[in-house]
Amino acid sequence: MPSIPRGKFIVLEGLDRSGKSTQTALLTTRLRAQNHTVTHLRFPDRTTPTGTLISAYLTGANQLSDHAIHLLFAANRWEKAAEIEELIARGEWVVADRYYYSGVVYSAAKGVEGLGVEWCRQVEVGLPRPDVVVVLDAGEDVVEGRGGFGEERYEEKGLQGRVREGFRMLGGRGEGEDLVWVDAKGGVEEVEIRVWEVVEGAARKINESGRGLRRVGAW
Ligand code: FDM
Ligand code: MG
Repeated sequence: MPSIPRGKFIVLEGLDRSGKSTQTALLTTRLRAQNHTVTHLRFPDRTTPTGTLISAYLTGANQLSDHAIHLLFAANRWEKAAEIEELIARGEWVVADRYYYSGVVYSAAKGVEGLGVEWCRQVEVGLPRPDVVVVLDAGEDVVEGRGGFGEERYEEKGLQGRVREGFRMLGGRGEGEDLVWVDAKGGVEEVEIRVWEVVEGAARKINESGRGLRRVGAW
């Protein structure tokens, strides 16, 4: 009898208001309809102790140094690292709304001395590496016009533009081949189909190659 294929670890990334929450929910629903067991994660996970601090920082209720908040975001992922590996080993899927790519590019987009991409990425090395990262591509001109934009820290057009450049930069460096851009400007259904094509293709390749889950490597 063939053994059960391992699970898959899928991440959706993009600017604020690019449709990640909608699309991760749709992807999760579609996978469940195909009888996969799916854990839907969201980073930051605001429900844990580190997440409570992060949420207060984002809403402006507390102040933290740029280095400290960067490390909290990373810690908020490390809290989930073992769980992700266990789920995948058991044949289950993990779909995450943001991951360390946001961690690197948002912090680096601040332009703070000593908080460059290399420093920022170092604390992410060793985390479970996603099988594919779908980057929902809607520019800062598009997201700034969407409902709710501007409510939280970082939801500011100039920073969003630098974040978008940051994602492009990550696409051109080590493990950049994991990032796949999907046009996020159309309707929800259109975008869902594009996301699904990417995810299905990635899953098929993994099943064919038998490749295991990897970890984020150093640059
Ligand atoms: N963000 C998110 C970071 O700055 N670093 C991170 O590691 C992560 C995961 O937090 F502006 C930023 C991105 C966004 C904000 O995210 C909150 P959501 O997805 O809007 O809740
Ligand atoms: Mg947001």
